[in-house]
Amino acid sequence: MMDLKGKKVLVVGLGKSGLAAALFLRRRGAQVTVSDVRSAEALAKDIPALLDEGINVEAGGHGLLTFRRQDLIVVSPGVPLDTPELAQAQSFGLSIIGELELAARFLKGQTIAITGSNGKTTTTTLVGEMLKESGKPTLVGGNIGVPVVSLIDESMNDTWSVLEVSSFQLESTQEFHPAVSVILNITPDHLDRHGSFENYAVAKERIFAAQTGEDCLVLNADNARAAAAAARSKARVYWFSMEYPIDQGAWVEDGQICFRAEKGGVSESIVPLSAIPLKGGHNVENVLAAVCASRLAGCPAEAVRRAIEKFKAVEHRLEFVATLNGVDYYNDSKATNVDATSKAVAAFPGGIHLILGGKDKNSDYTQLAELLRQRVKAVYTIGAAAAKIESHLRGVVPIHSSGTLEKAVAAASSAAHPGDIVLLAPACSSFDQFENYEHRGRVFKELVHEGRGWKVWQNA
Ligand code: UMA
Repeated sequence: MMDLKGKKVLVVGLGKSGLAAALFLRRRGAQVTVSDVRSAEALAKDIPALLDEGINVEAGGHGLLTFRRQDLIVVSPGVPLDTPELAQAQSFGLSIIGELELAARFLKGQTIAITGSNGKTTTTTLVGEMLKESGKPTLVGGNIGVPVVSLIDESMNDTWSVLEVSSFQLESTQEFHPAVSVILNITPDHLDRHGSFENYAVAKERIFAAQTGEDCLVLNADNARAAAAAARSKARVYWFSMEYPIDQGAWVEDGQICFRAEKGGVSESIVPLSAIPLKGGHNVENVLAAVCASRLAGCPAEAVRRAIEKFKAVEHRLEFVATLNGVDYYNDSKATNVDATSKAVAAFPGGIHLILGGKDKNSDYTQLAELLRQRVKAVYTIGAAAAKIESHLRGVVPIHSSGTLEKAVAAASSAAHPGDIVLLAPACSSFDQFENYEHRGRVFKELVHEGRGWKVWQNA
């Protein structure tokens, strides 16, 4: 464990991660400075607590000098490592780690880490429930919205920490060492930050970089790029598949989720598919992965089954909102990339009014064309990516340029007929019009509940 007493530590970025990291470092005796590009005014709500603790705050930009006089730099996940000040600090030989790596050095007990382009939050939450149902001391955090640093004080030697980890967090890991790692899938996302799909995939593979033959790696046999990781891992590899039986891992057979702990071992029937209370084939994949991870962590099959049966959809993940005038409204604000949107659309047979748009991540929306042609009645675009989406999908389905979520909900509601679906699954991040995807999802739900849109249809 590293000694922080008297060390000069700079925390870069004052969001959730930076705030938690700065306070943790201070409690451990470090001399802490936080630097953020936002103005002091924008950071006003957090500054008093930091000053009270004796933490310096640099607002309104990163100063090159601030980045020099440090023993350690801790970076928030949203700050790219090629930010000029960080690149310069690196060239001076300063030690730079992310919030996840900092936390990993202090967290007690064992870790199950879950990454993937989609399904991370649902799988992380479900694995957490399976461990709790098994009576194991459990903490859940990470990209799900709870900085890992904030779990340290609660962690004990027998704790299992279930962590959702993103490519942003993994990029700056060194010693992060999960007992069980899971890669759910790797499909294009965050190309604006990582530059290429391969760089993004390589960042995700850091999840098992420190694992040994004592550890387990769970991979999706049906996703080519995730499966390719097996060749580079030292851990024991377990697989899951929707398509065929697996020697060592989890699969679907005769309408049941099955698991086998080792090649040639007994096959266990865990739960029938009909008992999974979540929509969409992608959620079956999430359940398969969660079954593997929890069984490898020693959860009894019976507790795993109970946790699945009791599980509720996580907010903003294909969350059912309401039925109004025979139209079902679903909030999948967490569908922040093209693949997630495909999965959301594929969860319904047809009659979909799809709200797309937000901040583009250098994505290719033409990938959606075939599925949209089959299942979507109309697309309603919002936000900064609207023009690009429209040019990629022109001629595929009718497109309405709505601009805002409010107008999109109104237009979709007036066009929808009983039996149709209005689906927010935007394929983009939210930061152009909202604070984050949760905010976007909440606004969508409020608009639906207020019934602003459907009045127009009702009176027609
Ligand atoms: N900032 C700088 N300099 C920069 C860039 C940003 O100072 O060059 C500042 C911003 O002004 C802001 C702060 O950094 O004040 C934001 O830091 P952050 O983006 O790391 O946000 P946090 O609030 O710390 O949230 C992060 C994760 N955010 C990102 O990875 C972008 C959250 O994941 C995560 O829940 C949280 O830590 C706790 O672990 C969100 C996310 O969008 C949900 N994740 C991506 C995804 O799921 O696709 C990876």
